[in-house]
Amino acid sequence: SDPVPVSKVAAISQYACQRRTTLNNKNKIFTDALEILAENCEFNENERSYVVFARATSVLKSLPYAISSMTMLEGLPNMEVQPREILEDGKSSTVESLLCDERYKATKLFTSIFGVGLKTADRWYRLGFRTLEEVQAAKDLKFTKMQKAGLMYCEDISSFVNKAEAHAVGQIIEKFVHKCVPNATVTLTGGFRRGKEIGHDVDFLITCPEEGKEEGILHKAVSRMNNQGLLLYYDIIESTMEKNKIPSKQYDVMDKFQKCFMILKLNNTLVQNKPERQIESKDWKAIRVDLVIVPIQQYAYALLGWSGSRHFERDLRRFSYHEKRMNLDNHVLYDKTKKVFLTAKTEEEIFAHLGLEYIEPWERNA
Ligand code: DCP
Ligand code: MG
Repeated sequence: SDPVPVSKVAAISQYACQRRTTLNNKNKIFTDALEILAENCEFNENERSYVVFARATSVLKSLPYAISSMTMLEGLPNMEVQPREILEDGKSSTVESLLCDERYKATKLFTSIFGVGLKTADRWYRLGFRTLEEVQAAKDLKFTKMQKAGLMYCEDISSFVNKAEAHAVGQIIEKFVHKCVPNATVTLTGGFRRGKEIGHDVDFLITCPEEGKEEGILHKAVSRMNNQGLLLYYDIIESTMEKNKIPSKQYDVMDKFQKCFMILKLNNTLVQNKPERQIESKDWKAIRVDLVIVPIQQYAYALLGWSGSRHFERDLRRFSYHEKRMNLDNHVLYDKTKKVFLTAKTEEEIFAHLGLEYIEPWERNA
């Protein structure tokens, strides 16, 4: 078929929140390579270059056609880095050498462990460790409780969660939440809400129709789950919310909701259509789960913030700030011109406040 005329591609926005990006990525060969380059910038804490690669990746993911020549890139926004090499040779030598690079490989491996961030990964690398076996066998390494759990269950956790498992986890969480407050709601967010088939964890928002009723749910539900032997690890983070707090202009901020990071022990018999393996060494799988407790007035903002993708969220905040003089976070939207907080019951209302066309969750895979 004919390439898309330049006049059409010129209309593509520089902001991911003004593009519809489904999981049907026509430019995977380029975006896979660019994502590795972006990741390496993150590993080197080179934020500026990370953003350049992440933006180019995101634009290519949104295209309804495959790029097959350099001229097709003309008029596209955010293409400071161009996949020229891949177009010419079918691969990028920079990416190939990164994939063999000792430091890249070790950082990727170590940061894949629950509880291990860049600082720890870098320390382990500088101590000469290259594999998890070496780290686990090390005599005088100190691990946090989170890292111990992360290492203990790393095989299960790194094997990814599928939809059936996410669904089974949702039913368990719902059961325990409903024992505390019968009309509380448990909503699946994160990658699964965007339609992804697999994820590194399962993310849930919990709220109640009556304001204030959500307080107390988390401690009760988590302690009951723990008493029943369902939790391999958990850490409850208390809320640090403040009334009428204007969001900072930073793009990648942690929110202030009460939450629980856990590793759940999911019994195989609870998973629908689980293929029976010949030799199953154990009848359960360790699954990473995040629970977030949200007061109802902030629910739409929390849902929008936790549905991702990370890049979509980043550009929503960037668009709000630079195009609308508004500050957005997972709690509120603040209009700096009118000096007011804008309330919203639904995600649609937030997009409307921002003057944006509504983008469905499955179109936010930016
Ligand atoms: N998020 C957020 N604030 C945090 C953590 C995450 O706003 N403190 C957002 C951005 C993510 C979404 O929530 O898109 C879920 O985070 P995940 O890291 O679980 O990412 P995904 O669910 O999108 O992907 P994965 O399949 O890797 O779990
Ligand atoms: Mg997730």
